[in-house]
Amino acid sequence: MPKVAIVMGSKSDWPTMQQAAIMLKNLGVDFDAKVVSAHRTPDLLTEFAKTAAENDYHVIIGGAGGAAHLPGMIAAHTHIPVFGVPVRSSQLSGVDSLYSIVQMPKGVAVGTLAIGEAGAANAGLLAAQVIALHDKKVADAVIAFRKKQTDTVLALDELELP
Ligand code: RP5
Repeated sequence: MPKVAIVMGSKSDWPTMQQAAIMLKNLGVDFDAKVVSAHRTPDLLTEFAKTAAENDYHVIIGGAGGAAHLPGMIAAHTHIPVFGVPVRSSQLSGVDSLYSIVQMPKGVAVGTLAIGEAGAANAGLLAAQVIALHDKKVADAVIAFRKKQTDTVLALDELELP
């Protein structure tokens, strides 16, 4: 059973949110990915969030753009950790999404990542790090990923002027 759910407000969020999916896949973490809109399918969102714990999800990644209430609304219905990804919007470049997600009032927490693909990838990484607390294979994969990244930087040749 996948322990991570990736939920997004629209299929148009998938090009961004698939970065979370790619990260999880590379780290050996099973996930479900689905479109559930806070305002277009509010009943489905409530049902998903209320049953997330009994469906054995351990982490939920929620991505949305614009008035991005999806991660906060999911968090309102569950005690499972929710990571929010502000998807870049066409009008305000995702600053609207960021502010909507990051400014949760005290008492209901959403861990907010960066706008766009980097945020989605890091949401996947962070979710894997949570799963890694109780899964040595995933922990080893996270450690190997980080080491490879470090080694790549350290192996860079000296920068030369053109
Ligand atoms: C939000 O509205 C979605 O998360 C998406 O980022 C944005 C636009 O959705 P579409 O009009 O492309 O379906 O709910």
